Amino acid sequence: MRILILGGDGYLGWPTAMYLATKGHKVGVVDNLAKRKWEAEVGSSPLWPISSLQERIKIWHEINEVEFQCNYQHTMEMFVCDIAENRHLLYKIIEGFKPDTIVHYAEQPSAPYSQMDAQACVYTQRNNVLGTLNVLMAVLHADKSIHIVKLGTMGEYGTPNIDIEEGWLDVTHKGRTDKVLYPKKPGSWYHLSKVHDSHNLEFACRTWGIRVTDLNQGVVYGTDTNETLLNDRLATSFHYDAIFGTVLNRFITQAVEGVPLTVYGTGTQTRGLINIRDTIRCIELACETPADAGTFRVMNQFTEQFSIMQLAKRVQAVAIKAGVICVMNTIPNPRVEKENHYYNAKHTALTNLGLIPHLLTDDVLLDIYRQVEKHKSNINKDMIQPTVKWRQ
Ligand code: USQ
Repeated sequence: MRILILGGDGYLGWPTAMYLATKGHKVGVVDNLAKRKWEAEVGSSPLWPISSLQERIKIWHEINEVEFQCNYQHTMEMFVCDIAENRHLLYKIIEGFKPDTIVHYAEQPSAPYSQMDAQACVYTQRNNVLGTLNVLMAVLHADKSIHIVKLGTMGEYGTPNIDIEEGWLDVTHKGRTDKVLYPKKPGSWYHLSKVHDSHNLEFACRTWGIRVTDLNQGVVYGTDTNETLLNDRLATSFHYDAIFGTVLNRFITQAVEGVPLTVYGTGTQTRGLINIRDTIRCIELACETPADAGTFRVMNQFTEQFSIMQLAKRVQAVAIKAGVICVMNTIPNPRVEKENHYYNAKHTALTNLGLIPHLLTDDVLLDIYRQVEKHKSNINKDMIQPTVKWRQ
């Protein structure tokens, strides 16, 4: 297939690009390189240095020449484009590249960032919602058969007091029944931007007959994939700071640094989690089985659910195995979120398509721990405590 990856410079976009290229797909990578600017804005940097996108693609080609005797299928093309601001350039890229599938990661991905202030909130919604709208317009303009694989989030659902289904809910009201988009109650301006995306995508499928898969992904952890391991300079970015770091990556880094784990509130809040290796496999599965024309297909992309306290305890146990004393702190929750709640989210669609999950074993945790430990000297302790508060 010809697959265009929007947001291909990011934590997930880059490993996805390499993985799909290895699988023989022709990959195009689009990015506006803004993540690096947002990092600079909040003073965060990945735990290890990340080469520029140009450099990573160059190294990727060099390695492929040696490893795979220059199999042309492993090549990648790069396009710099702000999809939210430059619709016409996006049109041109899509017309030129002629993708069968567009994988859309190109969004501001941090809930705390979106809660920082008015500027960051408006920017997040503008960037994410307009970017997705422009992708829809570009597909309508170029070729309605292009399959859009869009990264949504489990956080769109929030923590409702009923089971979470995969995108849709059958509702019976006063004796009549209908199928509706699952009612969403997200917990940040960022998560809300993805809810708006989902509604816009569903409307476009229903109205124009285009095809979309919305992948509601849980909290991702991990750093290595087979491709990032080929060369240090192909690494993907690993964040541990309170703005861009996700909870498990943060806890592991805190354990390595020997600072108490930052459990927000009681830590009884539950989330779905997924290993980065499963993220890229899920994207592959979605690409290989396109949604039907006119269909807004939703799949919940996580493999296991844990409370935050369970995660902290797991990290603590692994740190102790590694010979380090690890304590945890329950600190006042900077977010407005339910801590004691029901949580039962369905996630069978991707396993039905063939996903075999990499579960969170102690060995997996220890691998990430060892990887982080190698870069311990880069940890900036000042970036660990949360500074953004939801309640103004
Ligand atoms: N948490 C802590 N301590 C920390 C950091 C987080 O207790 O030091 C708690 C939070 O209060 C929250 C949970 O851990 O209850 C998850 O927080 P997170 O920062 O790992 O994840 P979140 O803000 O929800 O966002 C991340 C990604 C986002 C993705 C989302 C999936 O940044 O791009 O959409 O995970 S999900 O959470 O399923 O919506």
